[in-house]
Amino acid sequence: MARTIFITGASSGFGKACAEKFAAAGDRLILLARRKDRLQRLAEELKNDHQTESLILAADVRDQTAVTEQIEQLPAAWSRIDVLINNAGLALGRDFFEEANLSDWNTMIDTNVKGLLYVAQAVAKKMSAQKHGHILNIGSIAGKEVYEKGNVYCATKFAVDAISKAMRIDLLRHGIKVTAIHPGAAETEFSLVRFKGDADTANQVYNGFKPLTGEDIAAVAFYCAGLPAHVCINDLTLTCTQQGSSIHIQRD
Ligand code: NDP
Ligand code: 8X3
Repeated sequence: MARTIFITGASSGFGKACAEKFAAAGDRLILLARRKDRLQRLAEELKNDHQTESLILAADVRDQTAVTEQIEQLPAAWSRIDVLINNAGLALGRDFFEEANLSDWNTMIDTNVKGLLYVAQAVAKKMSAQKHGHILNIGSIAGKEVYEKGNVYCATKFAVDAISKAMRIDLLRHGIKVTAIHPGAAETEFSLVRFKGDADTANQVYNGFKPLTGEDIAAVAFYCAGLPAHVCINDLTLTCTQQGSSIHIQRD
């Protein structure tokens, strides 16, 4: 039977690739992001390619009321969520601590920590009631090792690591699985967003090595979500072969 997969940040990168991967396997999708036009185009493509049913939620995860209400008020046919891929997030800026922009810090904390929590709690309430579900939080290698000028982005991803551990413990009594996936450098729109539209600087991030792709992360998420009911991958870090830590990359 088709599972219902709720993906945040589905308009680009990892989230979009996850939508394509799960749709190809016959699952149905709840797609959340701010850019509604992109979600609509994706939903149409998946309908044409795989006959996928999708429900679109155009929302900003920072908006606590909107997120909570939209999830609480899901139509009955979409209310039983099997898997949440809690992925929406961003880095903004790459600056020394004392020079960084406070507004960038606020946006990252509000999105990567508070937004992730709002979605997770609203979905966890439903999963607790149904005594079934799997939450996959997308952290980062930046949540395992801090790097120069990574300061608050790293802190938000350390928070995702801690929140995932805490959720796993608190949700045990409801039989809900919690998996944290921590990717290394992956080429998506991530760097373009981080460097505020400066494509030259964004492209330099991936110079001289073959980074991960959205499809790589989708394959891992799909694997984690397909394991038997008694098996849960708690924590998983993946990098491309040319990356050995958040600062060690073997460039050609
Ligand atoms: P992209 O920029 O390609 O995608 C980010 C997605 O998040 C978009 O769909 C965007 O949608 C959504 N998003 C951002 N802010 C909000 C918001 N306030 N409300 C709702 N949706 C939002 O980047 P990635 O796919 O690479 O990133 C996905 C996740 O993976 C992030 O959490 C990132 O930190 C993490 N990550 C990325 C790595 C990389 O190297 N690329 C490595 C490790 C982790 P929209 O703008 O339409 O709202
Ligand atoms: C994204 C990976 O190394 O740019 O989370 O922080 S990194």
